[in-house]
Amino acid sequence: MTRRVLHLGLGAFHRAHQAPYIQDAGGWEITAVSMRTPRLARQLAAQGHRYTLITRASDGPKLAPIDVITRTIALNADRASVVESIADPNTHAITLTVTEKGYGPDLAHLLCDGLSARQAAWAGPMTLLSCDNLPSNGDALRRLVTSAAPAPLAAWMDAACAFPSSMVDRITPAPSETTIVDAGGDLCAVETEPFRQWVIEDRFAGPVPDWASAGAILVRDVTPYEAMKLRMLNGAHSLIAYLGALRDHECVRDAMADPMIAAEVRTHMDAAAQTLPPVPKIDLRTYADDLIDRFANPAIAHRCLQIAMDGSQKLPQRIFAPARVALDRSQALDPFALAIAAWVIFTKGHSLSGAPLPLDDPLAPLLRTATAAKDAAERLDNLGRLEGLQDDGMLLEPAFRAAIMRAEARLMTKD
Ligand code: CS2
Repeated sequence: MTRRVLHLGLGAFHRAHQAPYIQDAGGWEITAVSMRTPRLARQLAAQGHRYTLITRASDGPKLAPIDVITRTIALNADRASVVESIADPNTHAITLTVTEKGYGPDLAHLLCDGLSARQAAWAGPMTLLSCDNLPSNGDALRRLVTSAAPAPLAAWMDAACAFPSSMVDRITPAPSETTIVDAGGDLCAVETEPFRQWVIEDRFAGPVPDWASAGAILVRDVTPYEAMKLRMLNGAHSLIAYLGALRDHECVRDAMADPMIAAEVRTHMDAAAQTLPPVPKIDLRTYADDLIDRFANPAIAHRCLQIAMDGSQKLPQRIFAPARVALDRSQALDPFALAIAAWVIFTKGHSLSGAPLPLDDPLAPLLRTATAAKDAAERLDNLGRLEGLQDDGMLLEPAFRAAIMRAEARLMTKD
């Protein structure tokens, strides 16, 4: 019997990252679950579970077939099959890309039901590997699942399950018409950049794919790598997304061609780097240079609005956390304040030239009300009182507030 990974979250990122890694590792198959709409699960099944991965670089696109996903399930239509699949003795690992806002009660109950069935079936240990852009994502998942489990199940999880943290990286724009056309009409095709990275904590329960043979890095502690990626890559991404949207740029590459934004991004990355613990074997200057090149990749059309969504869920770990470190160490605060200022203006719904901007965020109505206030200080007070925005008290810090207000004023007057 083939060994299986069950993957939760059949989005473009999974198809461009974990699926190719597992295919390259060999010897395993994936059952992939679409968590929201059944469309993708059905479409992939209808085309025999094969899809095209397009890698875009300046020397032109490269197409590769991916056929490691051999079964799909739509959660909404068939939850029972997901539970059964978790209890299947041939399933040894669950990987997840459910986005920041996915770590809630629905996920906890799904995993508890599945793991409870697995325990009852004596189906063996299980590795649950989070691949979302959250700090200590494995611990976050473990806390979520064990706290929703009755005591005997929680005790079994402690003994039989591993929740390693992992840092994942590959810039993957939402597929577009061009993606489908370039893939010869493949409706499940995805496009991505050549770079890929996966740093995984070496702490598994039972067999897992030989990820290292596919180029993943196994480490004892993933925390420094996670902080580096969240603060330098994702933090800069959010800054680019909000500044870019405000200045009417469609894609990250367009924003990077705007000298004002390019300069702010470099300054931000240097400030973010200064908040990090030492990252083993990584030169942060080279890492920053490489990020700038990746963001500027002319072949990748990564829309600012894609990255701008769910700001309330992303900014805590990307911007507020490093800002707290910077404040405590009296290091540069302005680059973090600029990102928050750009986000605050963004939530009001118009670019600097007056073009409408959508606010796609689970807290959207609350954010809109909070930032509708006329007075800059009142806007920050309102945001600071929002339940669900984990700003770590930074919105109450006088130095940070002053820096945000200065940045807001500067953005509003700049052409
Ligand atoms: C982006 C990430 O959409 C976003 O918020 O910052 O998806 C980013 O592209 C990936 O983390 C890159 O690995």
